[in-house]
This record gives sequence, C-alpha cells and structure tokens, in this order.
Amino acid sequence: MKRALITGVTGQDGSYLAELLLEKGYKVYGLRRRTSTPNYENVEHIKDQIEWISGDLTDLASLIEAVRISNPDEVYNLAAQSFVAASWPQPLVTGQITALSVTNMLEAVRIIKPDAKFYQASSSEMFGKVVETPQKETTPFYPRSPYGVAKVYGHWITVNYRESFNMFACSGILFNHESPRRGVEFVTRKVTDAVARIKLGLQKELRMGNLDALRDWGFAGDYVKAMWLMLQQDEPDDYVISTGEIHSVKELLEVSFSYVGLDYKDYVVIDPEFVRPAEVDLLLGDCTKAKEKLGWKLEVGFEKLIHLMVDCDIKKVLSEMERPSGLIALK
Ligand code: NAP
Ligand code: G4F
Repeated sequence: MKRALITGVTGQDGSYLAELLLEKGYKVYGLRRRTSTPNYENVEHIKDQIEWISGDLTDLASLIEAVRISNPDEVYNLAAQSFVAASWPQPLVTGQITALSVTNMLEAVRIIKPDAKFYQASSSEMFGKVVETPQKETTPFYPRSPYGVAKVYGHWITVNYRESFNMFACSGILFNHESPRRGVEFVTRKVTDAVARIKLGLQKELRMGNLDALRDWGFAGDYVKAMWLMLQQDEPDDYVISTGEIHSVKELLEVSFSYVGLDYKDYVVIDPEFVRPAEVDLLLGDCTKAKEKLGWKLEVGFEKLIHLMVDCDIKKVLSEMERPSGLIALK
C-alpha cells in the first residue's frame, strides 16, 4: 500500500486529493494545524479514513515528525496562506508560510525520507504582470503580490532541491481552480454564495472589486489528478495546469446570476475595498506539456463548474435556513 502525506488537507485541493488517493488505495496522512474550532468541513466525509498528524508548516520539528510517522512514498505540499488579497495586509505571515515553509517541508523530507516524491503547489499568480500570453512553463515570472512573490520562492527552492540533492521534486504551476469547497472569500465562491443568498432573499447586494480581471478557471477535482500524475512519472519536472480558456469576472457574474434568472447589474456594487493595490489583469495557461507528457485532460468546463457551485450554494443556504436554531449567516 502506497503512503502519502498531504499538507493543507483541510483546504479545497487537499480534500479532493485525499479523496483521489483513498480511491486509489493509498494510506493517507494529513497534516493539520491546531485550530480553536473544528475546520473539517471539506473532509468530514473522509475524516475517519485519514491518519491525522498535528503540525504546522512554520515548525520544522513538527514536519520532521510528520515525515517520520507517515514514512511517505509521496508528499503533497499544498498548505499555504493562499488568499492573494490577504497577502498585502499580512506580507510576513504569507512569506513565512507560503515561501520559507516550503524549505521546511523539503528539509524534513531530505533529512528523513529523501527518496519520497515531492509535489509543490506553485501558482499562475507567479506570472503576474504577464510577459507573454498564453503562459507556459518557460514564461518568465513577474509576481504582483506578496503571495505571488512567496510562490516564486517556493517554486525555485523546489527546483533547487531537485537539482542540488537529486530529489524527485515537482512543481505544479496551477491556474485558478474552483469548486463548491472553495473558500468563500475567493471571487467564484463569493459570487455563487451571494447568488444563492440573493435568490433566497437573504442578501440584497454584492460588493465587488475589479470586474475586468481575466482568469483561466478550472475545476479543482480535475486539477488534483494532475498533481498525482506528476508524481507517477519516471523523472521529476514542472508542469502548467490550466483550461486554456479565459473569462472575465463580469462573465462570471453573468453566468452565475442568469442561471437563477437574475441580472447581476441589479445587485453588484463596486467597492474600492475589494480593488487590489496591484492587479493581475490576465492569466491564460498553455498546458500542452501536461496533456502530452502526463496524458492529463480536463473534464469540467467553466459554465458547468459555475452552475455546479451555484446549485451547491443554494442547497447549503437552504439547509442553513432549515436549521432549528434559526441561525442564518446573514451577510
Ligand atoms: P486553501 O483552500 O486555502 O487551503 C490551504 C490549506 O493550507 C488549508 O488546509 C490550511 O489549513 C493549510 N495551512 C495554512 N497555513 C498552514 C500552516 N501554517 N500549517 C499547516 N497548514 C496550513 O487552498 P487551496 O485552494 O486548496 O490551494 C492549495 C494550494 O495550491 C495552496 O498552496 C495554494 O496557494 C495553491 N494554489 C491554489 C490555486 C487555486 O486556484 N486554488 C492555484 C494555484 C496554486 P486550515 O484549514 O487550518 O486553514
Ligand atoms: O478569486 P481570487 O481572489 O483569486 P486570485 O487572486 O486569482 O488567486 C487565486 O488563484 C491563484 C492562481 O492564479 C492562486 F495561486 C491563489 O492561491 C488563489 O487561489 O481573485 C480573482 C480575480 C482577481 O483579479 C480579483 O481582483 O477576481 C478579482 N476580483 C474582483 N472582485 C475579486 C473581487 N476577487 C475577490 N476575491 N473578491 C472580489 O470581490
């Protein structure tokens, strides 16, 4: 039985990856930091099948212990401060978790289990103010946020450990990917959650930032398959994972609101609070290498993804409304 250690397992990607690896018969170890209240929402359904290890990405001793306990064949380093907007008010925490802690994880693996295969969750945010379109593995980086800068560090230290210590370390440069498990502050989920609340009469308006931003949005369930495929190859390498399709935030609003028979223009208010100090205007990926070398393919397209998210949010809000306590999360 193969053994995998996942950091960030309570997050969106970690939960889909854990499901995938369990289906494949892996023993899955999940690193979980201490929280004052439970945060198992994304993994509630598989919680008992995961071997939980307490630890924090910023604490090397806990990572060494996690690698020792799990003795993994594969390590997926997904944990991060992953919200770009939060990286301006919290640049140091973002740097500690999203940048330097990648070295913590690599060191823990190098010291305890150097032959384990390692996946680093790199990001299209590294392309930032893009120097070519579409972006591919060879496109130079120009990060536009403390988060993007931190991810560039994480990417290069992964490449460096591969070249310095001959470790099987891969960096997946993933473009935006979404799902009903996406944190509610990210733009897709913020919109689909608001659509559900507006449709059900619980919210009157939606405050947004830059509607002209363009993104290449895919489905998280498809993207974790690419992570796994990268670690099944004979040689470690870096891959762009994307849909190759671009949509604006405005289109996201149109698709989401019109799905429930509403016009977004009646509800959306532009609020400078959600406009970023420096914006990434456009991200569009070219994943030819992943398609050809990994045989990776996309299954869920943009409209289907957004409709799926709206459907799930309507169900979630309805179940909140039906709770006997009457506690409705008004926004
Ligand atoms: P997410 O939902 O925000 O999950 C982040 C995970 O990291 C959570 O499980 C969180 O734990 C954990 N974490 C944060 N700080 C930690 C720490 N100090 N120690 C241990 N665990 C910590 O992110 P995601 O969307 O699944 O993304 C997964 C990874 O891919 C991230 O590295 C992200 O930056 C990267 N990425 C994401 C996308 C995307 O579009 N989703 C694209 C490219 C790259 P808690 O539950 O305790 O908060
Ligand atoms: O959904 P977002 O917050 O995602 P962003 O910044 O692209 O980052 C996500 O994708 C990266 C990969 O490229 C990951 F590495 C990262 O961890 C994260 O998962 O914002 C998308 C776009 C931005 O241009 C933002 O300015 O939507 C625009 N936007 C407009 N109004 C908004 C809003 N974003 C948010 N979160 N909230 C708004 O009200």
